[in-house]
Amino acid sequence: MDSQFLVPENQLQEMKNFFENKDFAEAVESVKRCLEDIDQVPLNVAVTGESGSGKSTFINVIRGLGDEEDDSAKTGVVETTMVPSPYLHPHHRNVKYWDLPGIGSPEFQPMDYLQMVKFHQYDFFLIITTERFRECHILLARAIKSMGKKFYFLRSKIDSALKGCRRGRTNCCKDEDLLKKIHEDCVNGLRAGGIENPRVFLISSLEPEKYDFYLIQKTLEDELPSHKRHIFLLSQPIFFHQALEKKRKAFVAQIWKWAIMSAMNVATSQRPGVNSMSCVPYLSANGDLTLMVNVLEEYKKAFGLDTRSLMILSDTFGKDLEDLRSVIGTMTALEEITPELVFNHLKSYGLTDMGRIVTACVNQYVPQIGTLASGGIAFGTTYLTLNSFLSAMAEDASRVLRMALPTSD
Ligand SMILES: Nc1nc2c(ncn2[C@@H]2O[C@H](COP(=O)(O)OP(=O)(O)OP(=O)(O)O)[C@@H](O)[C@H]2O)c(=O)[nH]1
Ligand SMILES: [Mg+2]
Repeated sequence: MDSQFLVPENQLQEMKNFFENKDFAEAVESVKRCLEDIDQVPLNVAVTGESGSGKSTFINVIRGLGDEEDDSAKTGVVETTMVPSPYLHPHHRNVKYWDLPGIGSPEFQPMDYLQMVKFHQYDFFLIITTERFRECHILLARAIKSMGKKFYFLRSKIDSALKGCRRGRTNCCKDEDLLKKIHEDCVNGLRAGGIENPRVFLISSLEPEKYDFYLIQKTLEDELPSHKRHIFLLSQPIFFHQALEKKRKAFVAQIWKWAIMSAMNVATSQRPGVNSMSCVPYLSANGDLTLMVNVLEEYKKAFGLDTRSLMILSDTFGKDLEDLRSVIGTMTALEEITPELVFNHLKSYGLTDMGRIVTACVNQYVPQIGTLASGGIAFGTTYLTLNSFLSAMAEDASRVLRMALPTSD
């Protein structure tokens, strides 16, 4: 069997640890809680800086949205907000980016500001500027530190800064040198203001695939506590190949848990073993098709293969929507993933038969699975179905991204 269809050793061990010395029902309940908890982890990111620095544009891009959508933050408008405004991630409602009131007025008082914006509710602060970092940024960063919170500096609109530097030069420096210089200037300015080891990222929200946009994501992901890392990773925009691969791995690690839930649903249903699509539309002896459809929909959105994400990708990079669609495999190109599609897939690929082999192998570690109704076959079939769709979607997403960003690696 193709190695992608085998349950890796580390997952088998993890399953074993979950079930060993535990009542089966209790173990299944804890698997279920694990899955539920993932999407309930709150993540609150404060985005602050002077008016016009690009806070709202950044908040839209990092949520994978354009500027013109219903739930987009308004950009390019005269500042009006005096209270923090939360912007929810479209697929992970517990991930919130907070657009904070502008800083930088002459009477700016960082401590009062932090109290006013309820500083304690944020996991970290992003302080944005378009120019050098000024005293207000430094005072704010020091106040944030004194409250025991983390902060990162973002130097935004770096695309304009580069254009400005190039303009009028006959001996044009290389972009790398200019970027290095801007970075150094920012760091030195912050150090001179008393910030030790300032973390500065150069970004453009108009060209998110370039500069430090991915680096800031990666840094935050690495530095978040482990229980928040997963949700942050899944909520990252789709502009980066590296993020696609990490998302795939994060999803792979969850598949055995979904397979257990699916097998349990089949085992405890009133009509176990029914596999006629007309009789029980969403539950077959091979697994809970509704559950599989829901998980696959989540994959599709996380990889940016849904229509909305493709349209945003097309707008952002000026690529024809149909061209982007043309590289997507037929399975995921469909508007809607249905139980019928999943059922036909597992039939035509013979996944039920392979599911038996997978279940037999898993039974050596967690024998209780084999005792479920339908011989636990639903476990193996669900495991393989999710795995094969996930691989296909990850490849589709990578092809789409390559088509959208021809120069990316
Ligand atoms: N060139 C360039 N322009 C940008 C970038 N980010 C934002 N802008 C533009 O800068 C202007 C202000 O951006 P906003 O995102 O509205 O700034 P803001 O910080 O939310 O402003 P206030 O809400 O007034 O505090 C808009 O016209 C944006 O299109 C960028 O990375 N590069
Ligand atoms: Mg704004």
